[in-house]
Amino acid sequence: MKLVLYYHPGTRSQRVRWLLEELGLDYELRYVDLFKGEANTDEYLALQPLGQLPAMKIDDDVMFESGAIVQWLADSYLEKGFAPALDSPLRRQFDQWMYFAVTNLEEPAWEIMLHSRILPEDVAVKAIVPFATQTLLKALTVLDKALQGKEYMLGSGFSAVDIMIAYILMWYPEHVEPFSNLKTYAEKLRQRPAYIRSTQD
Ligand SMILES: N[C@@H](CCC(=O)N[C@@H](CS)C(=O)NCC(=O)O)C(=O)O
Repeated sequence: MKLVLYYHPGTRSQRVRWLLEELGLDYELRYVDLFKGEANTDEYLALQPLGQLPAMKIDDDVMFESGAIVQWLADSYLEKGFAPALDSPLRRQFDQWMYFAVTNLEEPAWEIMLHSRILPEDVAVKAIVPFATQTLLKALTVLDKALQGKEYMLGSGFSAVDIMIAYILMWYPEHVEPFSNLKTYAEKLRQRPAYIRSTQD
């Protein structure tokens, strides 16, 4: 199977690259420079109609949405142990936290990012930031509690869910800092050789 990841450092495409590294797969990395508008060319929009990263080609097929790609990869290489099988009771926990990562965790985190760091002054709505921060802190509280007495989100060990969650935690070390379980978790994940390889550009 030929895998081509359309990638820009620091973007959600890093989640996919991290898992590809964990899986030890051969893949091609195609840099798409967001800052030079390369995600808005007709060629790239044919792969990802919103002009966002990541997109991934799988032979002649194409897929987008980082969470869906991560889940598809983990399921396609189930024997490598990054997702529980569909008939395992752990799968419910896996699905639950996968969705939590892209909704309750990522949504407020992205709102804060947009309105405090990305959008131009005349477009940003600063009043959104305190509410989104409060919502993010609620999500972090839930995760911190879920990690009590555990090394990873699933009691069975490291999985693709940890990639989905940790990628967002790394945006806001200052908000993670007061949560002792989350802080230890994020620090440990940051030291994984596959994570380190996924950040080397
Ligand atoms: N839900 C999508 C979000 C993708 C996304 O927003 N990617 C950002 C970079 S992290 C992007 O490409 N933004 C450019 C744009 O929206 O124009 C996913 O997880 O793949």
